[in-house]
Amino acid sequence: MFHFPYGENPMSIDHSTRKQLIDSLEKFVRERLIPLEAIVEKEDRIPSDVIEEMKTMGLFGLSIPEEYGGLGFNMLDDVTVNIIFGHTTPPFSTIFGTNIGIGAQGIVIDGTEDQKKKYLPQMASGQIISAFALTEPGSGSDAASLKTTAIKDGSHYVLNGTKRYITNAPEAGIFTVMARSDPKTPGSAGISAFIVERDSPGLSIGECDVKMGQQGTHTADVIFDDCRVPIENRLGNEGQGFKTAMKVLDRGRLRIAGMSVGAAERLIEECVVYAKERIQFSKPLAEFQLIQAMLADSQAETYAARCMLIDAATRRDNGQVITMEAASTKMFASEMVGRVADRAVQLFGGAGYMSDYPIERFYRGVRLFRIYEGTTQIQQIIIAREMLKN
Ligand code: COS
Repeated sequence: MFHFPYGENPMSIDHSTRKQLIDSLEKFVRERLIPLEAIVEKEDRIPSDVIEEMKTMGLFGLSIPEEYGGLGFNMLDDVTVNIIFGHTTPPFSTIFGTNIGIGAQGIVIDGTEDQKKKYLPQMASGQIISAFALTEPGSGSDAASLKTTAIKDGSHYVLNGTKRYITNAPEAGIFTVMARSDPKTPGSAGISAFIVERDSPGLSIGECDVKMGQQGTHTADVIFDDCRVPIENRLGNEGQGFKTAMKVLDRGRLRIAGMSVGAAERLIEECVVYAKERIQFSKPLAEFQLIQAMLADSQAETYAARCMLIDAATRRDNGQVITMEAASTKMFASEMVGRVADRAVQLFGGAGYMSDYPIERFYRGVRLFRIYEGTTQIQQIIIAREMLKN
């Protein structure tokens, strides 16, 4: 079902441990998660026993360094897991994805030793779920125009403002929050990042948003009303918070690309099975060249995205700054899976529009990949800026 994409990776955990873990995750997705997809969609929640199993398997700490209780996966391992989990409905990977991705990476990248020791082990075990709070009602793509303030008052910062569409907010025990610590300085330079605990006085969570797809994942507003955060919870220096957020997103964007590749592979598998079974004009769909053309386009584009992903992840593991590669891969892979999902609906015909098959659920679910962690148009801007910079 899955294809292990590359040979031994010398920078990763040792090869046999990794292979064993990858094998067990593939089995877990295939045998445990895929059969639950329709229930998750209907009930808009992941069964709690599945979440507990994920904790036991170490999924909440995959990319958190080993000294803080995680498995220390590098980027290549991380995106491999994303491809595997991309084969099933996105909420399964999102529930642990913020802990190993945008929710935790600010602390991993720019946290102090004390912050790492205090928070990362709790995230790695799944004891707390983390979230990343950048977007606001008035600032989405233009993240540097955010208005939430963080004003120093003695030993604390006082936060005021609203964050919007925050993934895992209802479940989260901890938030990485970007806020304006210097309201006189507009743009990115006035922004700092903070670690904010869920039970901080003055923090509340809004109603869950009603979404087009990805039922089972919850997003909501996070509201700060004179919310006091200790100074020691500032991540990095004052005025550096925007850069922390951008570094986190460089990494996060590869994870979205991984989910896109996995979803495309699953859709292709579904299409191949259906095309062989479904008889029209007295022969299987698979024998029609116009159907074969759709399958071939989907396969070639998925392969291209997979190769980009492996290259970008390897570059990051080698210490390169991958801003352009991450944006390129996220843009290409998320657009690619949109086309693959559209062809899948077309190939399935009327059945592709019905909820009896997983196709329409994937079609809705993957639509978000082109939007969150930076729209396609933002990725284009990032790529062009990097090209023209020098
Ligand atoms: N890594 C490190 N630093 C980065 C960086 C990165 N990937 N990207 C930008 N920076 C730095 C810049 O170098 C600049 O530093 P200096 O002021 O020292 O020169 C600073 O951050 C500001 O960058 P820039 O001038 O490019 O900021 P802009 O306001 O023009 O915005 C974009 C840049 C559009 C790329 C940014 O706002 C963005 O990514 N928007 C999308 C936000 C997003 O993904 N939202 C989804 C929320 S999470 S689901």
